[in-house]
Amino acid sequence: MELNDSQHIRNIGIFAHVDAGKTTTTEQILYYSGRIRSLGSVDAGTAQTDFLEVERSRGISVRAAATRFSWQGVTINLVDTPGHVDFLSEVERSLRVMDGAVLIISAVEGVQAQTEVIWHALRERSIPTLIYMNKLDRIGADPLGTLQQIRRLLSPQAAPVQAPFGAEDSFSGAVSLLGTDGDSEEATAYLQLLEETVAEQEESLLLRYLDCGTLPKEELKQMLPSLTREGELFPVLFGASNKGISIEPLMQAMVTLLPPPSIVTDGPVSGVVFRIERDPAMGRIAYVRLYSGVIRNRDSVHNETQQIEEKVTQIRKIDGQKAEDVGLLAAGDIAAVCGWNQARIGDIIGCADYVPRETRLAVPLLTVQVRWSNEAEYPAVVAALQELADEDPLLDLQWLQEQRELHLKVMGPIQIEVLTHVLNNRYGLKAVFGEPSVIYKETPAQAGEGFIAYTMPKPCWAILRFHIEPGERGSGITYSSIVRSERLLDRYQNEVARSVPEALQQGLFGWEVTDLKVTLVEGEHHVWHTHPLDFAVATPMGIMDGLSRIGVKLLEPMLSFRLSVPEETGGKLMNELILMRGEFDSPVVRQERMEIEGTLPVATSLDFPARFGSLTKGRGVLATFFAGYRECPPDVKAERVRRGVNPLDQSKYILSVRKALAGS
Ligand SMILES: Nc1nc2c(ncn2[C@@H]2O[C@H](COP(=O)(O)OP(=O)(O)OP(=O)(O)O)[C@@H](O)[C@H]2O)c(=O)[nH]1
Ligand SMILES: [Mg+2]
Repeated sequence: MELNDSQHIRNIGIFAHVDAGKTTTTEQILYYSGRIRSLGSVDAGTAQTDFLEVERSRGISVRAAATRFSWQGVTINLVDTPGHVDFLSEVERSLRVMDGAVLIISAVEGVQAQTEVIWHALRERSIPTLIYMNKLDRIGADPLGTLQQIRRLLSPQAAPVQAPFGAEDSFSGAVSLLGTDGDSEEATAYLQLLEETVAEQEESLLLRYLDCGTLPKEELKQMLPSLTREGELFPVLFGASNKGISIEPLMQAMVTLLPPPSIVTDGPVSGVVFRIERDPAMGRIAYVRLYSGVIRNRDSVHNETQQIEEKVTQIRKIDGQKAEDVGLLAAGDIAAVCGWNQARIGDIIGCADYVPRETRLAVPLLTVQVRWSNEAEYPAVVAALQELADEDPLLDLQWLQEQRELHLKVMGPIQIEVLTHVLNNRYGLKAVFGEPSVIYKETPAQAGEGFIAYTMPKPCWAILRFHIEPGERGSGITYSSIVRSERLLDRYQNEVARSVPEALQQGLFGWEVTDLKVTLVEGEHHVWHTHPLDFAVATPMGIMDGLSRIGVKLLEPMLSFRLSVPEETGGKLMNELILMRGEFDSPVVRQERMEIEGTLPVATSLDFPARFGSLTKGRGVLATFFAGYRECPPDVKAERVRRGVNPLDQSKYILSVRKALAGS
């Protein structure tokens, strides 16, 4: 392959709810393409892309794993993502750098909670998507029913390009609707769905379809790639990955229907680091997707985010656990770069212009304290967690040195279990995690002002007055200044603007302060006495002064839920929901099942999924989604230990900040 020929590259992510068969499908694809010689399996703990010890023993994926293979002259970078909601941050990082997606849906379970989350994320980012319906061989597989559900819950533009033959034990494969087998009787219903969906894209086509009752196959075939790439059609395929059925047509569809990367020719280097790994020999390895330009071994490359230059020592093809130095990474492609020891996830390499924006998907709602079992291991635990936080920045490691405490943010209990496992397995450390607690936030209780005159002990001079008022829920921090630059020079104003969000990281109770408007209404520097950093020192004192005068309210994270249970357990369940401070609409009874939708605080429902299972004897279906933050009832109290000295204790705070500045 020509290295610079981006037409012959595909960057594709495989996404799905947990257990739909992503890793099994990936394994089969690697086998079919000839990339691996023997077929591994998730159940035996031998799948290529589930290579972490914990993945093999538990049979679930916890990391996004990248592999690469060739098929019909096209090189495909394939990322197998984890499906469990606790590892959503892995999915989020993969989404950013993919040009196409395969969404797997089980023909038995149908559209599940995580399917919908990923679907919305894919549509928001306009990533062309193939839908692969898997597990047609299993008891309960219902291809047509599941297809209708997909069209109802995900998109009416999801249309089959294959028709399955049989289902469950009798499932024998699927045929292309565009070939001659597509005319068989079994295929009629599927072909009709495809024709209708395509015809609806264009008026002249629709008229012709209504006239003739069919569309020429050649024309359909020609239209499919562009419709798919434009996001106007979501082709659906049918298979059973564990039996190797439909793997080849799926690969064919990946190559012909999903788009090659769009690249900038002769542009400057522009890329993003989307993953960090550690290699025992090479140290830190940064996975980079390049949108423009070329990087080579020994190049010194500009890291725009950190404003540093770092030298490339080796460029490796991404290939599971194998390493091969290819010496060059060209626009459109993905590779693992060695030698960037400072690189962090999300860093922009070269210029930012061609890199897609980052959008949030995973929001950790829990914080948990890590304890070490043996005092001598304390430094090793700190170092291990720092390394893990580099690999997953959402862990947001808080190391309170004075209190000798370590806190992490996590998505849920399975992630805690996996972290315990990784600390033990990879670092030989026996760390224990405390009970997880919810991450609260704070917001101003009313409008008011904060003031600081930082003029002592000399030399220093910074005077600031902030107006603070509550903002709408979900609005975050809005900052502006009405102080003219004659009163306060622009460079000092910039310093204040930069320091405000930092100061709001910890409010009166130690939680992040959000949903507020801060306006700088008065500011003054001194021509002789002001040191450039005085305003960075003064801002947190001014902000905290304001918060302590006007008071704050606690906000708590909420989940929206949708559940369906056998009617006879409905009453007991509603009682449970009320005890958890749940709110819901009147239940709907349909075919002896009760369906309830509403909201629940995260804090009261941590063990609800487990209890739900036993309450409904495994016959209930529960889906929950993060639904933002809401004001807590007044009796809820929650405080978090503060990092560093509280700016309300002004003299102690000034001393500590000055000491830190002098030391840095
Ligand atoms: N009957 C049947 N079982 C399948 C099929 N595909 C996968 N499985 C089984 O389903 C289970 C889950 O498969 P995985 O490939 O690990 O699913 P996954 O989507 O990668 O799961 P996570 O990565 O943990 O989200 C395994 O026990 C597979 O053997 C299929 O087509 N038919
Ligand atoms: Mg998997």
